[in-house]
Amino acid sequence: MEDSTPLVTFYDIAFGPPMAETTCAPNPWKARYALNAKAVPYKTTWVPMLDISKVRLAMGVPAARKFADGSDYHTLPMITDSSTDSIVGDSFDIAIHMQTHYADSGVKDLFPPQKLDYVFEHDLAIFAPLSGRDEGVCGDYVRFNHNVDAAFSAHVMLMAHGLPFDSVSGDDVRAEFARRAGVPTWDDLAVRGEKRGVLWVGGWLKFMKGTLTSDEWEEARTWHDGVFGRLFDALEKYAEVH
Ligand SMILES: N[C@@H](CCC(=O)N[C@@H](CS)C(=O)NCC(=O)O)C(=O)O
Repeated sequence: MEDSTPLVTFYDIAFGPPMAETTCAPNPWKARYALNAKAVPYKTTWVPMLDISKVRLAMGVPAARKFADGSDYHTLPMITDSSTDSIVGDSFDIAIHMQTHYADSGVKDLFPPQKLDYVFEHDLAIFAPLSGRDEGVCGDYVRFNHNVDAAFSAHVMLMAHGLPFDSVSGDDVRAEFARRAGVPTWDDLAVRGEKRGVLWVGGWLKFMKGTLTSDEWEEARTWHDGVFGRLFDALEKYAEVH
């Protein structure tokens, strides 16, 4: 993999340096796991959070998500793939793209048939609804991904205070999140202290590891008889940042 010319450019969110260590946005991580599992050479382009709209719009990529008011919410991940001359701007679509165009490479099947019946049954009140998508392709995985996103998104503010923002732009990003949530400041938003199917969960575990203190993360690894810790460790072989 090291000697190949990257066919794919992978756009991920830049947190503070060193980016390869602080990267923790869950949806980009899902896509990175898919790229690495498929052993497809790629190179990361780090995009500052407040530049995502500009970058996507310049490349003519429609928003993959909407804000609650219906306006476009420009997000990452996104890839360009020169071997197929395509741009793909959603983590689930990236996994499908990898499976479709690199079927015989790396892990053979990113979507093996299996029981995926986890359901998150609570209402989710967040500033931007989760992306809806057609369940026609890989429907079990679409539903599973949606329910996993809902469960973790419901608790995101318990971890957001630890987001490893860049020291220069961090305050602007925090202000933007407060604006979206309709609260005066970031401190009103972030809650501190008390207050194969697996890659869809793994993206969120990277977010937890990137945002929680090391003591909190070590504790989270033990939850549910240590299933999060075991799953995270099993995915480390696909966690290289190129
Ligand atoms: N449905 C999209 C959702 C992507 C998404 O929500 N990305 C978040 C990071 S996990 C983002 O780009 N946030 C940028 C922002 O909030 O400004 C996907 O799966 O790719």
